[in-house]
Amino acid sequence: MALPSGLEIPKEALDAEIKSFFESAPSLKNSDDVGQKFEEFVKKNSLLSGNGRARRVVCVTSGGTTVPLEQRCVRYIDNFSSGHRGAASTEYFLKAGYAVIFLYRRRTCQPYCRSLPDDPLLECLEIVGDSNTQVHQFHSQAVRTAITKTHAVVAEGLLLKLPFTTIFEYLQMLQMVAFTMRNIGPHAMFYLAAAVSDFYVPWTSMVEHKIQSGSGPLDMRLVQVPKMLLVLRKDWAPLSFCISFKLETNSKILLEKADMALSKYKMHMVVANELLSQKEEVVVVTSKEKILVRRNKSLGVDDVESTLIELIVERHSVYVESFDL
Ligand code: PAZ
Repeated sequence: MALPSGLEIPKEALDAEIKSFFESAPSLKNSDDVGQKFEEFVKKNSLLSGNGRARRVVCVTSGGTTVPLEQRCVRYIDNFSSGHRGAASTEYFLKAGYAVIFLYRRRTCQPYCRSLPDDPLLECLEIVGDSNTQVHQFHSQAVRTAITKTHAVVAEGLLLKLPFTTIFEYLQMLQMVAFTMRNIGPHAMFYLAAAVSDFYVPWTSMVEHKIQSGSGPLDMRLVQVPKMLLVLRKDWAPLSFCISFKLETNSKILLEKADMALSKYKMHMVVANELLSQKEEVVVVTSKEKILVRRNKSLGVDDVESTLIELIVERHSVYVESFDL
């Protein structure tokens, strides 16, 4: 039975839903390998560095999850997310000295690649002579920045990029990261900018083969994806600093929904954004205040993420220091 909105599902029922979600999900490919990468990355970055402090680690989620409609998937439900927010935020977290686990939807926007054209291979390269290719002069700075900056942070062990496509892959990876990040307590942060599907077809009730057309309308039952944010906060990584995002198309309900997410899922911050203005402004909602963050071209920065990450890093520092007392 669906509960009227606003009513909380009891924790035991939620735990049972989550258990059943993970038990019935198709298992993650290379999960041992992925788990090992997370562990090595977090361990290495949590060791004391030259300044006597452990590096903070943030898991940035980015892009949208898909909902497969068939086990041998031909069709799926998707959403609009381009991964721009996650990619830009990753750059600013790295600049602020964080190590970043970038959990991103395959083929979405990547850190340091935001200035590249849509089809970089065809638009940036040109053929010279019989056997050489070179970067077109017009794009050479963007290509150089993308390659040198990405290679530098990956080589230094500061950026770990792992892709997902489906809701099943995403949630399994998020849980794995959280179990690893719990070892560094308040030094861990989750910045959950991915647009995660709210409804899905459970693997066990999904048809195996391609859905056939020709027999009239398609009736399909989607069930609600169990809300994992509360268990992330309470059970998976209880000391981590957690920021979730709330997107709405109706500005009238945006802040109310963000407030609800803050108290229901015990987030430290909720970043509220409206579809039409999300590149221009966001509102950071905490238990004490609502802070409007706007893109400020006059400061020479062309995105909202610069100021947003500055604010978040400052609040995370206060949070970490409250544990040192
Ligand atoms: O990925 P993008 O840059 O195109 O968009 C970012 C965003 C709007 C998906 C993000 O800011 C966000 O609100 N994510 C959470 C969406 C939600 O599930 O409510």
